[in-house]
Amino acid sequence: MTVENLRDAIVEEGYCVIESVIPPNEVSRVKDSVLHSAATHKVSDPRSKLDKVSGFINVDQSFAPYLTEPRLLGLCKTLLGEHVRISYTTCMVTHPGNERGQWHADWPFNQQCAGHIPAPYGDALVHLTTIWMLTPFTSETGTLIVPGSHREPNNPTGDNGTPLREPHPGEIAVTGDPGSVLVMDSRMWHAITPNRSDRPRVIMPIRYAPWWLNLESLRPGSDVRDRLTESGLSENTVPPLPPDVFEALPEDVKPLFRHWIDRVDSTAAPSLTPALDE
Ligand SMILES: O=C(O)CCC(=O)C(=O)O
Repeated sequence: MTVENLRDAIVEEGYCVIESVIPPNEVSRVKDSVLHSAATHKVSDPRSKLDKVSGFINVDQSFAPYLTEPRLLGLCKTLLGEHVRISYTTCMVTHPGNERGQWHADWPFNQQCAGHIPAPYGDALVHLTTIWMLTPFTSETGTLIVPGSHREPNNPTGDNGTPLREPHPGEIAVTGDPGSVLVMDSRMWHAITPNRSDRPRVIMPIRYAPWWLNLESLRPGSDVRDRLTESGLSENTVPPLPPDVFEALPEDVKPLFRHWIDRVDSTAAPSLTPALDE
């Protein structure tokens, strides 16, 4: 599939799958590293059998070289522009018995997030969600999506009348081999699939944003985050990236993350561009 084919699939159906972003002979090494890091750094949700690590690049860099895989980055740049950047890196491990999640669109369309574009939102692609498959995605384990729902002006988190946890007549489970990446418009209605297998299901949701999308609501301590969470809604958190982790990233990956560098002392931060007048 060419980047143009992939772009057309995203625009028309809201999603596509790119195979072997992590080559087959490298995927088990990445999965082992991810499982180890997840076990060390996980936050477990007591209401479910889900282990989650936000800011996963901070603790595991085994997947970093693949973030710029030409088909994937080419697609992101075609849709979001040259100065695309990564908004989130997350690891999620769901254990056997984990139940179906609620239908939602991702940030910034998830109406339960403090930082959200209020529904009805316009028909524009502004954020991409990628789900990295580290265990097989079958009809039983693939992410549940409703193809075409990305063109809707609302989603089930916005009380649009769609039951949050019931099967949807238009739903499909996305399938693919480990190492493949599901790319979708973040407006896509999707849900965590129940884990009916006898093994952990391992994924990395990684999201790509254009330079102009304000990510400050995700940054701990930002004024935007403070302002928005005063509403009483909570917000996802992306922890700052330690400078030494940033420095060790592959050169072509660094531009995707430089906005997340932890600048503890902002007066000491290197000036990346000449100052503007205002
Ligand atoms: O478990 C999945 O496949 C979907 C994960 C998900 O819904 C999300 O990361 O927003």
